Amino acid sequence: MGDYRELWSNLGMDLDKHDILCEALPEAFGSIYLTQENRPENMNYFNYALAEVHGARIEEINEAKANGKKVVGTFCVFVPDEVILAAGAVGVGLCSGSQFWIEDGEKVLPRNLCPLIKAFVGAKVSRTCPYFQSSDMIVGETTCDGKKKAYEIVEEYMPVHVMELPQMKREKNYEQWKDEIKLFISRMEELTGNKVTVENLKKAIDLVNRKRRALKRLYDLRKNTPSPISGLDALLVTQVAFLDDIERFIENTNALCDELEERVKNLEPTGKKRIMITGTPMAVPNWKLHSIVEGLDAEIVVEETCTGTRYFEGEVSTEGDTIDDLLKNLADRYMNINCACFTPNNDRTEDIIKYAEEYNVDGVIYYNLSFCHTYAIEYKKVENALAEKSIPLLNIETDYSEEDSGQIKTRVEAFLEMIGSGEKLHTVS
Ligand code: BJ8
Repeated sequence: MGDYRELWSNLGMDLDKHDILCEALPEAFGSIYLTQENRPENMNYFNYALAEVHGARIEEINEAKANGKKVVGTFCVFVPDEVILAAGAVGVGLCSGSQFWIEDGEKVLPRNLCPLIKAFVGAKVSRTCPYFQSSDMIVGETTCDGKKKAYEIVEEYMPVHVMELPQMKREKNYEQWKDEIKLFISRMEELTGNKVTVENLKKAIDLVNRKRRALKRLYDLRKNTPSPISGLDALLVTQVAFLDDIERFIENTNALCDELEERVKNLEPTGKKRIMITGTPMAVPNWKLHSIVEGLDAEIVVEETCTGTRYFEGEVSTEGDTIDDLLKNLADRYMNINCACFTPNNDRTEDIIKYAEEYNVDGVIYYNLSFCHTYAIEYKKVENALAEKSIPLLNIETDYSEEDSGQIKTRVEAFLEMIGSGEKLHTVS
């Protein structure tokens, strides 16, 4: 990474503290990613994107700002990127996947809270995230209680717009979400001074759909046995998707898929167990579970998470001639995301079963960030449904620290052995 100290200083960052983060990241990335064998050539772009995540991309975003663009940070896949783009702004999905920010988060939040929330608040409070520092506004949502209340704290530091997400999926809730998107459009127009029109909204819908399609193409390739790409690499691609320039991301993901299509012609069986991860998101640089699982005799072939299928499944229709038509299309697509903050949320269980078949998985690991109650409670339903289908399941609840890595490794090892032995025990909690 080049020298960006002047840029970071202009963003009001705590440079000394940020140096500590910058030192740790390349080391972790090197030992987890660069030690993998036989990686696709086209992963070089994503290596670069990660290496420059606090550098070149921040420079690019700030150049856009200098040219009058606004930058908007988001934390949840319910916030429609299409609206941000149609208003001529730059959208960034904020990281919040590092243990580094937990200590500062705990200065203003209770300790017994999900690490993702503590990390994003800590990143803001400590002024060590250049995306946060570059953002003109943060868009929150009323998904879980922790996030909902944490936005009140972030609001003490910068402008925040919170979207009220309904918690059920009745017809009136679709209407409510449509109204929320409408309010979000007004707020974006106010922020940017640009009008959201049918034309620019359709263009934005089309662009985000193309990004979804590129990710879907990558995931479809992972259905091959063995997968032509590691779970770690696929996770990195998705993590980069939240921060990168969209056109460039699509181009590089499609180039990677072209290469993987060639690879699948000559795949040799590896005998590795095929694993699905389901549960809470893994924001960059959270590679903990993937590195443990793929350090053993297994490959992760699909993530039913918001840094996985929930991010790209389902496109937004461009049918219609009015903003109201497009609002309905947006509401329809986004309300179909099966997050555990909804009740009931049976469609998520159905998705997991469907993916288990489509990706031909040998077992599922339920990944729960500590203190995430909605996903923790939903475990039981998933457990029952998978037991009915005789699909092995392992429950892992963890945070961002490395303290339990050894214990998780032992449990995953035992799980893989159990799958291998064909034992009748289907769930391990
Ligand atoms: S759509 S999963 S990104 S809310 S912050 S709910 S882990 S306690 S991130 Fe999420 Fe949107 Fe749902 Fe996806 Fe639990 Fe933590 Fe809350 Fe979390």
